Amino acid sequence: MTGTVITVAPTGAESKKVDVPALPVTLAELTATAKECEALGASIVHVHIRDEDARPTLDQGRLRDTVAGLREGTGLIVQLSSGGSVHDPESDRLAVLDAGPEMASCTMGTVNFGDDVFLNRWEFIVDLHTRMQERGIVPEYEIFDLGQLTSLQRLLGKYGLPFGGHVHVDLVMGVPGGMPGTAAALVACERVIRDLPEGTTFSATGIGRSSLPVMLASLSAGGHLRVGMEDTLTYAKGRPVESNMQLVARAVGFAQLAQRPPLTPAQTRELLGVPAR
Ligand code: KMH
Ligand code: ZN
Repeated sequence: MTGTVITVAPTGAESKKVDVPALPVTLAELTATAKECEALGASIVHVHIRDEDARPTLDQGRLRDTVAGLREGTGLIVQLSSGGSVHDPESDRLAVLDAGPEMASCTMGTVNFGDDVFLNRWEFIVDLHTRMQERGIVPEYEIFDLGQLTSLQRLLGKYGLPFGGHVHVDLVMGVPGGMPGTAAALVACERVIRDLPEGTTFSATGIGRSSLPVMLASLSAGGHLRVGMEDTLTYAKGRPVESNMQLVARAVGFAQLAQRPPLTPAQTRELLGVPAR
């Protein structure tokens, strides 16, 4: 592995715009952020959208406009979140796939999520996986805990490889209720990932203060990186994150130090089996 896929997750569904004014919530803010992050070295954008009051939404019209706007304004691979917020019903989360993204997330199990529960039933996961196969959408399997990798093994064994034939997982570490954001936990995951189909790739993100340890561990274990204000709001002790660009720039710096420079969107497409534009 010679390069690094850098995914930016700029918005998420958890933070409020009033608390975090730098959070991109309108399509114009999201597109401007995505453009700047692409110029810095990001190749995928993981997208959650907001309504006119900056609340999380899975509105179909807005999702379609967002996919179109990001495609027009950037060369990034557009990955819609099918996770939404912990309050979104399964039907709305499945309908995210109707908005025509190139990639979408697919979380591999239920996890406590702070004081809430992020529900991902087996039948729902199977629905997401098989619909993505049918529609030519490349999944990113989101893993919040070790056993979810075993569920992924079961899913692939029963229902086959995803569209494009390549398996890519994203370790979301340090969620209160999920696995810890530590090098030891990342290495444990990496050992299980070795039992997935040959060539399986992984990226990792650490929530909050686990951001740096997870980033460094992932680079040294041959993994890729996800960064952004969905996951991290503090840059260093007492220093709030100023922008998504600040987080992407830091990730690019670490990737270059590790002699694994950022992959372009075209290179990332080739690696992950996402068709060329
Ligand atoms: N907002 C979280 C409850 C995803 O994007 O697929 C779920 C999440 C995962 O962010
Ligand atoms: Zn997300």
